[in-house]
Amino acid sequence: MIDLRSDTVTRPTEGMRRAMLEAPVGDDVFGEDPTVNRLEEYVAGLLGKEAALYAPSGTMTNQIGVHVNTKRGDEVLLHEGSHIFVYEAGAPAMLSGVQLRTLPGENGVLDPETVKAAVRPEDVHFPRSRLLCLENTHNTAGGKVFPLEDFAAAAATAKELGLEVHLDGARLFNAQAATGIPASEWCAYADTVSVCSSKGLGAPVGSLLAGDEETIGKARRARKAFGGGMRQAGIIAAASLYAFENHVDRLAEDHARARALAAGLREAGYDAREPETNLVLVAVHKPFEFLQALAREGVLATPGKPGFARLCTHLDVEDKDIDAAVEAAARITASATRS
Ligand code: TLP
Repeated sequence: MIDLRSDTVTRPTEGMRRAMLEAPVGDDVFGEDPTVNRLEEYVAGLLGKEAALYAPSGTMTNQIGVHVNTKRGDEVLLHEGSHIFVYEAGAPAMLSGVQLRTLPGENGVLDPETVKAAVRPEDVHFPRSRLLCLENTHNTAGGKVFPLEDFAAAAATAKELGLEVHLDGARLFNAQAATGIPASEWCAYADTVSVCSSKGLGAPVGSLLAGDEETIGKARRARKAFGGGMRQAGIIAAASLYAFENHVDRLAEDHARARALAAGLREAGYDAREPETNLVLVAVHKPFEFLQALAREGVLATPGKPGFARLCTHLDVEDKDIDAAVEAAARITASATRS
């Protein structure tokens, strides 16, 4: 099987497993795990923030981000296709008692006018607009980069109107690899940032929330409350540290393979959108049937936004897998033409 469902499906490499085996560990709830502490410092440095907090998943770091930036009854502004809205099981309402207000925007980008128009005036009838969440790269938009200037403009509008800004940067290093712009440049416009080591970077688990010391202090308490305080977590944090140190630069290979995949699919007659990073969206009339047919041909993929299938390249995908995936998709069009 060629597994293009997500960049979360990768297995730890030999080097990563060795780093895990050799990691010094301690009780991280007491702040005594040297590997977790090193990872948190390293990632804070990469993102240009004062501090960072290690947690099991990107969903958890996003939700801690929502929690520390809001109070119950507040309103959070975010793109209608954002991961926090679409794929996090209603957690903002469940865990933080906030209301989400979704906004439209091409390619996951929210423009300043849209943000401004959505911020509520001070009035007892209205919820308080408290937080703007932005996502880079944008998952449902097909791994699109949020252009730095647009990002700065949306964030500046939010700050002028008294909102905090959270960046869901689960695939922020894909944006860095695609543009050559350091991840920290986007982070400079956000109060809190979540990044994942378990997506394109190939760690089996792990995400970090970065921000200023005070906010990350609050985040540490929220992580405990959400059940994310782990003990000898260095054993897994070592994999994340290895991923950040060794697998960032190679993301460009995933992007090149995604471009080759899209080109091959187009040649086979599909409407495959040109990827900027590692996610390829293919417009199909019946995504579910298409995905089933593809699986029968030995290729796994997932639904993307409505009307699209999503194929994702990652650390465990080689050039030959791209060729095989294109051939598999071509067999489906061929047999569809025959029937
Ligand atoms: N995304 C997963 C699925 O949940 C859809 C995927 O396969 O793409 N932010 C963004 C932008 C994400 O894409 C994801 C994972 C997360 C947050 C959540 O990360 P985890 O899975 O670690 O909770």
